[in-house]
Amino acid sequence: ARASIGVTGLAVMGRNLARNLARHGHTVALHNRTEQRTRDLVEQFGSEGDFVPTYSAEEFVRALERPRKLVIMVKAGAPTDAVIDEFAPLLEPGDIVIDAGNAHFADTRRREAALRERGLHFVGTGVSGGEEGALHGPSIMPGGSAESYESLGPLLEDISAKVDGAPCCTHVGPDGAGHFVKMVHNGIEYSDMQLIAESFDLLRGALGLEPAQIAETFRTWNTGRLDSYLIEITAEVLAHTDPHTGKPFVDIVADEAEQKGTGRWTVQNGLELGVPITGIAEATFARSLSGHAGLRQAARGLAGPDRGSAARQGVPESFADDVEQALYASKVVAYAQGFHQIQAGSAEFGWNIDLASVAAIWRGGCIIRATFLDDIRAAYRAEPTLPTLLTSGGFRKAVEDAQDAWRSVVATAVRLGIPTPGFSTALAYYDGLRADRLPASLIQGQRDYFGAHTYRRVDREGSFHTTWATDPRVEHEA
Ligand code: NBP
Repeated sequence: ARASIGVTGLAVMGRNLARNLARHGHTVALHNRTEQRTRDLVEQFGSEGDFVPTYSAEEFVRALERPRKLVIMVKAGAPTDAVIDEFAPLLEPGDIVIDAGNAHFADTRRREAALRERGLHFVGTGVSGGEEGALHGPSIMPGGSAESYESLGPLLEDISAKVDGAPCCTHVGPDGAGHFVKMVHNGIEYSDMQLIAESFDLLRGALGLEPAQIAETFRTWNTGRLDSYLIEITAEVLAHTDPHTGKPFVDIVADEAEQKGTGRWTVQNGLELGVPITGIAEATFARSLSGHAGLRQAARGLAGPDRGSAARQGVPESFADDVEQALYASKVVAYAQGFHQIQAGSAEFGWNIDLASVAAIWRGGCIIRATFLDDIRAAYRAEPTLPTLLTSGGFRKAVEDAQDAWRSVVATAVRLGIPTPGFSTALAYYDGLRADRLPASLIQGQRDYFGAHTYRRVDREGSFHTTWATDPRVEHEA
């Protein structure tokens, strides 16, 4: 045995993680169901470091130093269970099985509990950054036992992205905490992408700008507080011209957004935990709406407001700047909601997740990396139990300053009939949170009326029911 770690599952992600480990001087055992992938890796990249190719589960396990560290990077779901079932019987107590695929955190909890019974550590870890990230330094979100992190952590930190010298990898929390945080990361990613797409749609629909001009706007924004990977690639995509037709690339791509399902998981979990992650939900549904081609075709002739030059004259001159402010404020809301979900998940499952550390490891390597995350980290470091990002000093002030522009942008969108579910729900969430009174009192009245569900009063302790049908003057304490 001479490999300090092994990777099984050598498709794009596994191959690049293995190369990343080897490039950092670690001896990496390789294994893949189809042998050819293993051979290809050694043939193409063998010179990058010290690889130990193996062609059976037994040989793979034998190649690993103890405690064995075995990274599984296969298709999430049944393939992961199949691989665990294949390897677990060959392992010994103290060995560490790492699932670096995109597992649902509930599966990770189940697998962790099962392997713990056999004395094995199971570490479900989120890995973000796509194939480039896997090779050059991803953001890594490991769960599992603190004990396993002692020996595994240094390896993962070694290959993770670095920001100001700090690794974008931390022990997130026990069992499924890592995959949970990765799930919310992806949900925020959906939200962020939707808000950026709405900004583009607004600049085009209200100002009549061309994609190449909007690319310039995004480039400018990327030098300020919105500086982020997603804004950067947005500018590149918008500036791209289709080589076949000479048209803007965004105009020749079918406008039906696809999804692999992590946004849906995030929303489902938000519903289960009762956390209003409305931005992520709207972003997920916006993709669904775009994908209903037949439905959209049938509805295409429905009436909308005038969007002609007269209507556009009402668009304020500051509109592009207003959109920047609306985007910023909505983004703060998206992250506030995502961090609320992590807080709630952490409380529900007893994970004790440190939110400042989560913000810190998202600063580099991952798809939502942004300078903005530095401010989030600082906010949670200063106040670990902050109820919401929106009330932390810097964000409170920035959103207050942006709110007039934010409202104006949403109003313009409504007036011109440009759909902005992301901006609109973010603003509604902000107004909902800060309201003195919500009409939820009326809903309580309705519930008590039709279902005797009772209500609480603002002026007295207890639960009450009004006898609506017989005599509304009578109120009983329930
Ligand atoms: P895929 O998700 O396409 O999976 C392909 C790998 O799974 C191959 O090595 C394949 O082996 C193996 N595999 C399958 Br499929 N069924 C198996 C089984 N029953 N037993 C053993 N091996 C099996 O690979 P990927 O795109 O590299 O992604 C790997 C993981 O990383 C996924 O969970 C993915 O969600 C996650 N992820 C991907 C990205 C990304 O940007 N692609 C980013 C972050 C996370 P074979 O060669 O024998 O067919």
